[in-house]
Amino acid sequence: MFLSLGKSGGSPNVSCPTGYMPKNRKCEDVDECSDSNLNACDKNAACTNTEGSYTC
Ligand SMILES: [Ca+2]
Repeated sequence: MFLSLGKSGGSPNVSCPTGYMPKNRKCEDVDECSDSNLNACDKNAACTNTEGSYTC
């Protein structure tokens, strides 16, 4: 009889630098332009997502 460890996938205990978020145990760039709450661009400015940051 095997004992289950309870968690099969494990929790994403990955710490990522600013601008990245944990995903599948890796750090993935956040698309700040997808949410106006994540960027400080003027609504008239063009927001461009970049690796680890974004530009306006
Ligand atoms: Ca980004």
